[in-house]
Amino acid sequence: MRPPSSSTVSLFDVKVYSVIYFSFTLSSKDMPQWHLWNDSFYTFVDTTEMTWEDAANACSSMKEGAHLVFIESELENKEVSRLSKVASEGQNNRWWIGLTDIETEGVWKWYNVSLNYANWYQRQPDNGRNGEDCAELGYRWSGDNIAFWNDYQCTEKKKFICESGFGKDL
Ligand SMILES: [Ca+2]
Ligand SMILES: [Ca+2]
Repeated sequence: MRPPSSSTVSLFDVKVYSVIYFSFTLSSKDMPQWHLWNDSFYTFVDTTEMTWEDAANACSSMKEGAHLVFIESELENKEVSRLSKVASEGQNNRWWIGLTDIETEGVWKWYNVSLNYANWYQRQPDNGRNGEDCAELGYRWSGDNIAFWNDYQCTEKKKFICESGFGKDL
């Protein structure tokens, strides 16, 4: 991965926030909060938007082993959907997740982990326009607040969700 360039200031902010977080709990809405669920911490970065690759780098700079979120079951998708609405005060935002087919077109992976569960919106992924190789959560929402996924151009800047294992190495 290439080093972050234009997003240096944002990355710095993210890093400072995470260091402060692990010293004590913060309640300011400007500070990313880590939500614990089923052995993972999740944080929803909506104070800045980045390309998929910069977002992946930002996650790993927050905490060793942290990465763009891997959503590996219907239950996890439901919980991440719910937490994303809590984090963004009820809004239906669109977030980068750690799913990409950049290595081999049409073969979607969580970085290098095979895909077993997916919640694509109808007719997605469509590899639209000049190629869409990164996945977003929240392209559309079901009536009961479950987020659907879509493939999108990796160079687009979006909010993003990071995940960090709790008590295990990821
Ligand atoms: Ca693609
Ligand atoms: Ca698409």
